[in-house]
Amino acid sequence: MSMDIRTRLSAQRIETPSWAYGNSGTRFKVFAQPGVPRDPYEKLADAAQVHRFTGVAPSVALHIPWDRVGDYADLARHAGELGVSIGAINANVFQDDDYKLGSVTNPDPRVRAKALAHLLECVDIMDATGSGTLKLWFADGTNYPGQDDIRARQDRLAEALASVYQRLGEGQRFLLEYKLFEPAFYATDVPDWGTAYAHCLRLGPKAQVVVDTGHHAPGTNIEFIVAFLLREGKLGGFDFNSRFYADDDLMVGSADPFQLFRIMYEVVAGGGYTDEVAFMLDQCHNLEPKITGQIRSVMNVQEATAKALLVDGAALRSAQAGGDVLQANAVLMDAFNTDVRPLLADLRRESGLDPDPMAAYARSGYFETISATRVGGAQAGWGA
Ligand code: AOS
Ligand code: ZN
Ligand code: ZN
Repeated sequence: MSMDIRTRLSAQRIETPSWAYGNSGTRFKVFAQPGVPRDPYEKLADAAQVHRFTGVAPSVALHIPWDRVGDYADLARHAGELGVSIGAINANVFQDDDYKLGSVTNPDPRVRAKALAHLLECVDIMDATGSGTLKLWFADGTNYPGQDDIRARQDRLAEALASVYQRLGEGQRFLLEYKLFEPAFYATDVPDWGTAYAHCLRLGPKAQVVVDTGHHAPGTNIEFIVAFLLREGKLGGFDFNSRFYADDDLMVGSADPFQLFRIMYEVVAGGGYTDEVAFMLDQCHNLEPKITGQIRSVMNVQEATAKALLVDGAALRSAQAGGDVLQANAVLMDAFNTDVRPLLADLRRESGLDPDPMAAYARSGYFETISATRVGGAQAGWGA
C-alpha cells in the first residue's frame, strides 16, 4: 500500500458536535445518563477525550444558545488547553415560541428580524472563537397547503441569507443544511440540495451546502449529490449520522456502511478529501453512552475513508473506459470488502495512540470519574 494512503488517513479531521455529549432522547422522552456535562466547558472536555483516543477529532461544533457562555474567547482558550478547537457554530432559530410559523421565512417581519439578529450574533461568536464556519439549518416550513406563500417564503429566506453573507469576514463561510421534512410536514423551505445549492450559488463562494446523511427520502442516491456538489465547488461539509427511517441521528455507518463508503469514495474521487470539506458528526442518540458513541462514529468514518482511499483508481478507469461493468464494480467492491481495521490500528500505534480506542477509553477511568463527579448533567437541548 502506498505511503500516501497512510499519510492521508493520518491527516483526517472529523468534528464532533457539542450536543452529542448531553442527554438526548426521542420526541417522547429524554433519557439521563451518568456523568454528562453540566456546561459547555465540560462538553469540550468530553470531546477532547474522543480526540485523545482517536487522534482525528480535534474540533468541536458549538450550538447557540445551548452552548451560550459569557466569554466565548475564554471558551476557545479552554478548548485550546484541552487540545481541541472550536469548529462550526450552529445557529438555532427553532426553539422559541416566536418561531412557530418559521424564523427567517416567518410572515411577521418582527420575527424575521429577531431570527436574523441571532444569525448575526453567531457570526460575532465565530469572530470571538476563531471559527470559520456558520452552520444554518432552518426548521422553517408549512404543514398545510395554502398556509403561507411558498414563493414569498423563498424571498424572505434569500433576503436573510444575503444579510448573513454580507456580514461574513475573511476566512468565514456559511453552510446551508437541507432537510426533506420535520418539523414541517407539507413544504419545508430548504427541503433538498437543489434549493440549498440555488441559494448558495446566487450568493457566492462563501455560501456552501452541507449534506446531513439523515435528511433525504429513502432510496436517495446521496453519493450522486456529493459528486455533483463537489464538481460545482459547493460541497461545504457533512453532518454524518445513520438512519433507517427518518432523521434518526444514529451512530455513523451503523445502518449502511456501504453507503458511507460510496459517499467517501465520491469525496475522494472528486478531490473533496481536503480541509475545505468539513467532516462533521451530527449523531446523538440516547441508547449508547455519549463519548464511546462518538468514538465509534469517528472510527466508522475512518474505516469508510480508508476503503475509499484503497480503491484502485487506475484499474477502475481502465474498466470504465473499456465498458467492463463487472470489473469496474469488482474494483470498488474489492476496496469495500477489505478489512482496514489492522491498517488503522497500525497507524494509531505509529502516532503513539492505543490501537483500540474503545478499549483504551474504557481503561482510562474517565467515565468513572465524570460519573462520580458530575451531578445533574444537562440535556443536549433538543433531539437534533
Ligand atoms: C436538524 O435536523 C439538523 O440535523 C441540524 O444539523 C441541527 O441544527 C443540528 O442537529 C443541531 O441543532
Ligand atoms: Zn444536521
Ligand atoms: Zn438532522
